[in-house]
Order: sequence, then structure tokens, then C-alpha cells
Amino acid sequence: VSDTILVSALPFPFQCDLSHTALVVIDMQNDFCCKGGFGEALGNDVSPAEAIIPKVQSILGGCRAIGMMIIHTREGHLPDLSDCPESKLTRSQVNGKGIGDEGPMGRILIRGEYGHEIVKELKPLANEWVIDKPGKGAFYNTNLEQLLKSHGIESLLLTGVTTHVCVHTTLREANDRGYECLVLEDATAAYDFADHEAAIRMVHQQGAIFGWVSDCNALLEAIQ
Ligand code: C5J
Repeated sequence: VSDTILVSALPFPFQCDLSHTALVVIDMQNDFCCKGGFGEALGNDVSPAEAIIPKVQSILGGCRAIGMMIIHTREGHLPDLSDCPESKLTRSQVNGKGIGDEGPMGRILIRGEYGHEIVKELKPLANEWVIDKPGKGAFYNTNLEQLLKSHGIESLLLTGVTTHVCVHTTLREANDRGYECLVLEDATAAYDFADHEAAIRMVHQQGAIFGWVSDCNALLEAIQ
């Protein structure tokens, strides 16, 4: 039985076999989506990230309903910061507070703190995977590639934040490894809309150089 679907997308329809496809929800953490976290510490208005929560929720619901493999990622570091490069630590100090410092949601970007947790609306279910990553890309220093290989995954549906940083880095890492990637543009966000728009355009230009772009309605229509 083939579970092949065709999703209306740019630069041309995206085809995937649902039994070899995973949904990846990138860094929908309090630190990036809520006031008082890492995103805000860097000087951003985090409301665009918060605004996509209902969209990601609808995609999670649709993918859960058909039993798709679901992977959540979280960017963050060990409490002793031993997995945080000195360069990242130094450059996180934009307004006097950076990674590891106390903030309103606990130590900024540190595993185990409230800020590091995934927002309550998108809480992973017990049968879903959570990848803790120290970098922007979800493949760097994680077991994601091994996990995807062991589940026969060939295609990825990408959602989350931020479009031009962690979504793009993960997309590029995945593309180089041979995964076919679809980015859902209304279930991803950057703090600055111009960054989001540019990042989205970069995905599908030059004949899908990194992958395809579609939206939540088109995906839900294709999988229902
Ligand atoms: C950033 C991310 N923007 N999750 N992280 O530092 O995109």
C-alpha cells in the first residue's frame, strides 16, 4: 500500500510517502516564544513566534491523527555550559544577559529550566521524540540522523522557530543528508518578518535548492 501524497507547494508540488515522513517541530520553547526568554534577551519582539503556536498545534493534530512520526527539538545547554562554545556564550551577551544567566524563566537556555521547556500548547506526547541540541541545527551533536535512519524516514515536514536560524540550519543539514524537506511557511516564524520572507524564498529558489514551501491548509488537505 502506498501512502504517497502530493502537497501543493513552491516551486512545484511536494511528494512524499507518509509512512516515511516525519514532522519536525523546531525549538517552540518558552525561551524563544515567550517574554523573558533568550529571544527577548537578544533584543527581539518574540510575538511573531508566539503567534504561530495555533498553526503548529493544527499541524501537530493532523499529523498525530494519521500516526506520523513526530520529533520536537529544543536548543539549550547543560547547566555547567560544557556543551556551549565560548564564542556562542560571549555573543549571547547582547543586553547584559546571556546564556546561563538568571532570567524571569530561570537560567537562560539551560536544560531543565522553565524557559527551555516547549510551550504548554505544544507539549510532546509520551510517544514523540525530543531532540536536545546545543547548536542551531538539529543534526549537530545529536542522534537525529540515526533516529531518522532507524525509522526509514526520507522526508521531513519542518515547522517552528526561527525560520532563518534554527529552521534553516536544520533544513540545510537535512538537505545535505538527502532528506526531502517541506517548510510550512505559516507554521514557521522569525522575529523580523523580512528575515522570514527572505529565508522562505531561499528554500524554494533554483528548483528547490533546499526544499519546498507550502502552508498548513495545503498540508492538512493533502493528509486528511
Ligand atoms: C535562535 C532558534 N534564533 N531556535 N534559535 O537563536 O532559531
